[in-house]
Amino acid sequence: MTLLIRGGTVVTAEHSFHADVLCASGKIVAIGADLAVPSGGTVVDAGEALVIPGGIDPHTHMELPFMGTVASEDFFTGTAAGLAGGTTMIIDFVIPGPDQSPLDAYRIWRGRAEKAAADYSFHVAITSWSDRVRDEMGILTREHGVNSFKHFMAYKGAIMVDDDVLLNSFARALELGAVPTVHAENGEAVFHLQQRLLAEGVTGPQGHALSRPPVVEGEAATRAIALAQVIGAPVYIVHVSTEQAAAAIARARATGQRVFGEVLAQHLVIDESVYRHSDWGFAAAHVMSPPFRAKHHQAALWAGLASGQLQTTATDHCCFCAPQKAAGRDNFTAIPNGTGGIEDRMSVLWHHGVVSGRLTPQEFVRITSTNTARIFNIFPRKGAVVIGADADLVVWDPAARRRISAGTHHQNVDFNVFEAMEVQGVARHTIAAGRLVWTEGDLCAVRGAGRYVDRPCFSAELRAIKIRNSAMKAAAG
Ligand code: URQ
Ligand code: ZN
Ligand code: ZN
Repeated sequence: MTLLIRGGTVVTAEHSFHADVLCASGKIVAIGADLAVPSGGTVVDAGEALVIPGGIDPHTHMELPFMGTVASEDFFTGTAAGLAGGTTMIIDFVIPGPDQSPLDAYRIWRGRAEKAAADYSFHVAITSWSDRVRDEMGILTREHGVNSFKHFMAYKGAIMVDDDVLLNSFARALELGAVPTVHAENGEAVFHLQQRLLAEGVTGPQGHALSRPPVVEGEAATRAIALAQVIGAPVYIVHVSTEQAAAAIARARATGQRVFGEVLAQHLVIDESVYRHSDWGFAAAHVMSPPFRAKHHQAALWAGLASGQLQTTATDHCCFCAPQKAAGRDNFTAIPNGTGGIEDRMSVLWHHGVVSGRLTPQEFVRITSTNTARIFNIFPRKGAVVIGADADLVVWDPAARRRISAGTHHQNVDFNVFEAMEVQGVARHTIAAGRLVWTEGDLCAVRGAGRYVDRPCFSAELRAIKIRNSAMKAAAG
């Protein structure tokens, strides 16, 4: 299958240039001016549009069993919706249940993801510690292409881990050359505030936000960074939502510590007023952790992205429909936590980031694709427009506009947190593994076409660099 994208302007994390892009057998095979039209191949005329690397969403939870229910979006519908919005790969999460080993859980999640329409990979959560967990982290890195391990500092009584587990797991990740990632909220403080609010008769969705004030994230982010420093490991903080956590990351990075921060598209444009909405269902639909914040936190997140102190954007796509959210009708702690966004992340970031002047097109590519590929060691296979890379590309129309709505989105959920938002910047064509899967509003996602993406650990790379350096020293005499 050959496909030629003709006449576009290629935009990468570094620069922009006018060129055709030729794809064959799922890879980019030529980039240049006036490339010959392949006989029998498909031609996509880009016209005035841009050609960018397919978006990578490093934080999704398709069909996650959570809080007594299962997320409504599955691996097929969720990745298909992503393709419609310009996202061609996800990194989802394996989250072992109580007494379930990481390796057993990984195998179950691999089975679930076989229906995916786009490429996928997994962060594996460490929810307990034992010799078996330690050993299986090694197996997962050596035999299954896992190079990142997740830790929840929240969700007491469920998947929350304490400092002891964090220290052991961070040390093991460092030994393996893998990246520890954290959900940074102090779960003990959340639990304490939940009990106090319920005792005071606060049962509505606003209780969710009141039980997770910014300091709860700031403390946990600071602690995770400190523990990573104790171990000498890198650390990646997911869904940074507060100026406190953003500042903690910036302080650590200024000292040279290897800390990364991820921002959700939702937290950049939605604020805490949603929890004061008169309609219970509307407020409950916005219950996610960390919660939406006061507007001034959004400025800190945009500043972090523009300055490079925060590196990636994601959606934490974890969908629950109204009947599922209603489980918490009388008790906000029972409202399943999660919102969606995979289909709209790229347009929301282009509109509020590039059109608003906060970000350049190159920075947009950096935070929607390339930085994630680099941090999780799949660059330049992913996140790049270079010969040999996977042919995951988006013909991006920077001027087209659309109105976001649950009534028209492809996501399998009955609510859209960006409802009625008019955005500029739209995926006109999406090419995944060299196939045209989204074109001018027609979605041709194929169930099961997605591939599991191995992500090699860094230790091998670092070891290779050390060997090369010592060989060069020896040769220099
Ligand atoms: O905490 C997470 O990232 C998962 C459980 C999704 N839910 C959420 O509210 N973010
Ligand atoms: Zn989380
Ligand atoms: Zn999550």
